Amino acid sequence: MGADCLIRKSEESKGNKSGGDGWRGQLIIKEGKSNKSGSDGQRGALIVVEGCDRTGKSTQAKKLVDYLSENGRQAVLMCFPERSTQIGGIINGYLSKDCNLDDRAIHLLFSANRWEQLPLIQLHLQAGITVIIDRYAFSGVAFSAAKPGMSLEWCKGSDSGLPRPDLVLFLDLTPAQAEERGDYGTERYETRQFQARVRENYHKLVDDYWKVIDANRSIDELHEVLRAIVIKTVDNVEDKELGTLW
Ligand code: Z5A
Ligand code: MG
Repeated sequence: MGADCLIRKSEESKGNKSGGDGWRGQLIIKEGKSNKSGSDGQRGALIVVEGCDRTGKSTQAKKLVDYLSENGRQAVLMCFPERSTQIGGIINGYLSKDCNLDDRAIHLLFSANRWEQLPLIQLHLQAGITVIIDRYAFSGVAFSAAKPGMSLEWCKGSDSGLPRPDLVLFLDLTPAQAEERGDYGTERYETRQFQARVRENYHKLVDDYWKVIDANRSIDELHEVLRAIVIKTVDNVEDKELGTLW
């Protein structure tokens, strides 16, 4: 089974592109062979993949879930923005430039999109399932604070109290290196100047639970580096309590 489609929406939310309650659906969790995490009451690890546009986050997040599952650890993939909820639908419209919103309003919606998924994150972690998340609050702060008049401190406020990940894998590329992977897309924020400011912000957010990774290598080479770090984190969570941001 691939790493995608881990969360199937409930019947009533099917066919409603931006509607539904988002997480009130049937969960499909990738079973590890021997379920090394979870069988002994140990919580799952919370691991976030972050970085600027085209750094390979989605590619690597999926590969990590597959790797963990193939090696006996239960794992699920989540991503932000989670575009399937009502809030996610508004975010999707904003990113695709179908609608404009005040910078503060869209920032708070990105944040609300995380809060609405918190019960699902907690459910997985308590069940001993590792949660790999493709973008999280750090994207929220790094992107919003790249806009004029938006301070890093103000942007942090609305995510304060969310679980602090055990590990943040920050995939780092210069904007020029990212551009070598093809043109930036047509969504909002996909310009070289904006991405350069976002990258500066990420570097201001680096903390002791982050690993800054040079992402300028092949998909497989990068995966090898990441999986060695991730397996250590998953196997060392033990009874460590999860902290909160910030
Ligand atoms: N945003 C925000 O403002 N506030 C928030 O709170 C949150 C997000 C959560 C949409 O995010 C936008 O929302 C985003 C931030 C903002 N705006 N920007 N920029 P998104 O996550 O949906 O964005 P995306 O469209 O998925 O792009 P991405 O995530 O930036 O790309 P990626 O996941 O890092 O890369 P990828 O999809 O894995 O790979 C991109 C391409 O590169 C693809 O063709 C791959 O085959 C190729 N690739 C991948 N890895 C490699 C390596 N190692 N070498 C060569 N080529 C590679
Ligand atoms: Mg992506």
